[in-house]
Amino acid sequence: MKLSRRNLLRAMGATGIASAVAGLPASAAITPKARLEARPGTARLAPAEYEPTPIWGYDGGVPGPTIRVRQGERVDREFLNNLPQASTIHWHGIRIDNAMDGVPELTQAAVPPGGTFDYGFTLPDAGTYWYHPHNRTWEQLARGLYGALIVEEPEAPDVDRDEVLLIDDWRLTETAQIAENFGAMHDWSHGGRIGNWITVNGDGYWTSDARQNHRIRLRLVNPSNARIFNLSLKGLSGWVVALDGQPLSTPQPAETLVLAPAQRVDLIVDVTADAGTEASLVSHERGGSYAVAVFRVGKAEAERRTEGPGPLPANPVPETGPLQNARAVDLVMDGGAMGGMRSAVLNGTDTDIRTLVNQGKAWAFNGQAEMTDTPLLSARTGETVRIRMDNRSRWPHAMHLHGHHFRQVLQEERMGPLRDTLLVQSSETAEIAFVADNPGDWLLHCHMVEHAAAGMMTWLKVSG
Ligand SMILES: [Cu+2]
Repeated sequence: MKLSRRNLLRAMGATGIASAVAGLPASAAITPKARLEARPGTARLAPAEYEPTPIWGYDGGVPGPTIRVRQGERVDREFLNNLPQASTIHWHGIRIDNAMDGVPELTQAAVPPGGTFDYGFTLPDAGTYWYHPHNRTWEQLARGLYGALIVEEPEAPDVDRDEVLLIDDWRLTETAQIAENFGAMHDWSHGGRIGNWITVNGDGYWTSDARQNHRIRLRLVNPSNARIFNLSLKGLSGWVVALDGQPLSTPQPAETLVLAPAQRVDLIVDVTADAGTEASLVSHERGGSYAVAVFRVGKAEAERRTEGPGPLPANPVPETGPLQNARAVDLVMDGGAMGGMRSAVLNGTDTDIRTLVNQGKAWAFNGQAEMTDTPLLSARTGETVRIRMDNRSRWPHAMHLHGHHFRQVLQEERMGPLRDTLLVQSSETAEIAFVADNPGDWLLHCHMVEHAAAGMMTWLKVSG
């Protein structure tokens, strides 16, 4: 039997999804421990009739252990690299000490096979974060190296449950092995490595029991290389309370949810489906819609809450000063298939697109298809910075800034919600602003990780 989600769904339709799925306590918190080891392992990504899939995972599993701490506490982990490649850990969305940011060449040397690195940092912000490698990310992330980093508010919101759902997109062969074509230039010059198998917390059919009227916090994370999820709720009704870990000042009704690579959405939802039915998180794709996570709904044990959730407490992220005094820079994003880019700078020389592609590059920031020796922008600590990102390519890009959270500057200089990763659509210009309050060298890159590897990476310097 060929591994195809559509085939499986048809088979499931005949037997009933619920009967085919074993529940997994996948997002259970672990006791904090001193070591985090990246190593090969196996995972049951596909149904039981397939052999387990060889993966690379933190502590050998996918997802890696969920790290849960309280706001203001520290995380200390000795990273042990037992992969056949050098690696690092990037703590995505954490306003972290630069030396702990995990970017090879920029903030640390990549950790060789058998090597270790001590990561230790405090967590200034509550919210939903995650960790992943920042070396050969296009291969290491696709093999399963990621985990959730949850920073709890001093006082938890009133919910019955708190679930972390890491929604990943895998490219599997028909025997449920990870397809090894990581460097495929067609992926790199198009939408990135898009897969054919979706898992939640490493499970192709993530299912859990819930009760009617329960209020659940759902922490959605997209650790995919490149897939943008379009999600909606069925039998669940509620609010978006945070984006990329940062609380919204007013919870917004949860309707359609766009989750670009690396982004997070925190929801607080009530189970509205009838007892004996299913509630689900539904993914909408060109090929159709299907449930990626299913709650089997049991009998209510309490009335539904009448009040919506209040806002989560704000994190201590500084607000920008007047934008007209800000240090401003333009970032022109170009390249990729069907685009107009004819050449870009590689190895210091203007290089035609054909030669670029032969060297594994297909994109450019301000005409540069590689990291430059000088930063895109230098700021003094405490300065307000604005970056106008002009996407002239035919593809959307999920732009991630390290070490800071920013707001999008909207019409009439209204400010959007705090984020660390912003989806910039084709032909869109999106401006972001933030206070450069964290000294160090910080990446700004596309989180479609093939795009980053093929040219969409630059950096900022914040000096004391
Ligand atoms: Cu991109």
